[in-house]
Amino acid sequence: MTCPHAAAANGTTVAVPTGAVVIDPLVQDLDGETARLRDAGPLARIELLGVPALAVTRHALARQLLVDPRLVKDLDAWDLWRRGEVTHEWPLIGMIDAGRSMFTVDGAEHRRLRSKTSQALTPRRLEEIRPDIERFTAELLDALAEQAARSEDGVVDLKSVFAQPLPMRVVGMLMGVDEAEHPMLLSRYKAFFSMLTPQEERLALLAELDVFYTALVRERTAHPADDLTSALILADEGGEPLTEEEVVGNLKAMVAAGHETTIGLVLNAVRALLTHPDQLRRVLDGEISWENVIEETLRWDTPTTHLLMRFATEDIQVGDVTIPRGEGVVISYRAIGRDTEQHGADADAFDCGRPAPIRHMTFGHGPHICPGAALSRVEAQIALPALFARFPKLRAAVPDEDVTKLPVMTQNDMAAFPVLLNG
Ligand code: STR
Repeated sequence: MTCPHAAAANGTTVAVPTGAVVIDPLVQDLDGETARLRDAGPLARIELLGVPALAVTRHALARQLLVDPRLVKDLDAWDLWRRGEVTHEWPLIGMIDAGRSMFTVDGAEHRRLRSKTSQALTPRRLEEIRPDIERFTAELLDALAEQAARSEDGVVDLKSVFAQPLPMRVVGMLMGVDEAEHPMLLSRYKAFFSMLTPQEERLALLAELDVFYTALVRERTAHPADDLTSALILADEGGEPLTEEEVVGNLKAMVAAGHETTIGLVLNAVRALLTHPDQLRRVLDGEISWENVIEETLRWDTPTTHLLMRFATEDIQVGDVTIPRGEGVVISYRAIGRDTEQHGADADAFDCGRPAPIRHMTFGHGPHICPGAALSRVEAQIALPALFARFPKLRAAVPDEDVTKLPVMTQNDMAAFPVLLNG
């Protein structure tokens, strides 16, 4: 059957099988949707704005498929794309067609595209930038206090004043993106991810971002600086240098992934602790480690809800179902974090007192596993204890039901998180 939604959202009509879990672009019931996905089985049929795909909803299956070379990132392996049924009119195409980079390429070429970035983000290398992250955190804690003092009711938005600028400054420093550009980047990414943005506008802003990043890469080509963008431009000894397109692609992927996901990690951890005051007390008493808070937040309230997309280059047999050649496969990280087979019957409960290590898969698995995982952990390890040390009476300024999500399908994004700093 043809989904009526398809015509509206996509401009084309694609046949979506009946019974597919429809992913709500307005994110009105994320937990209900996650439960429906889980109930639909390890490989759930889903519909993304009129476009059918399969979603992996189990930890064990994701572990297997994320190392299967028959699933690739190459968009040309997607039947719906090759047949012209999915086009640039589809609002989610920018999540897949993001330029040549470590995010979109597999195999030996992927290793070539990724190696310098992963070397720059090892725990040892990250120790060098810890003092910078601590300084950004201290400055933003001051900004929180100032904003709260200026507002009549003492309410301040923890997202826009703290959780959002912190990772943007960190990734900006790493990649060499001037702080003056951060507001421009944040507002463009907000529009990019929002399903309320008309597609022509989204395509235009992506083109503008390309112009911006290309100019930055050309500037660093002429005048190398001490940042990862400059390092990506230079060839390794004897190695093939990355092309300008590849450097731009990696830079885009780093800035987008490096800020957007960590905002979610920090905010979701604060929210989980404030809604579980007994657990917060045990954390502040030193009974539960911040590390466990961070890992449990990553599992229970994943920054990435769905990761788009991989394509089957052959039929892939999975138990009693087949992923047909040419089909699109989404990794549904939120459902995977709530997998009872992996995390037990209480997988839907936030419990940072769970025995460590909490074996979640929120950073992915296999060759594309998040190269920024250690960086995001360092950021959260610095930001969370510092926030609660400075404002031990921190509390939410609105009832938890009133904390709203942005209309973003792939990311778990709060619109804002209003808090009171001093109880
Ligand atoms: C956004 C648009 C763009 O210019 C480049 C990329 C590539 C990396 C993507 C990013 C995207 C969207 C958010 C992603 C990120 C990699 C990790 C991050 C998918 C498409 C996650 O949410 C896990």
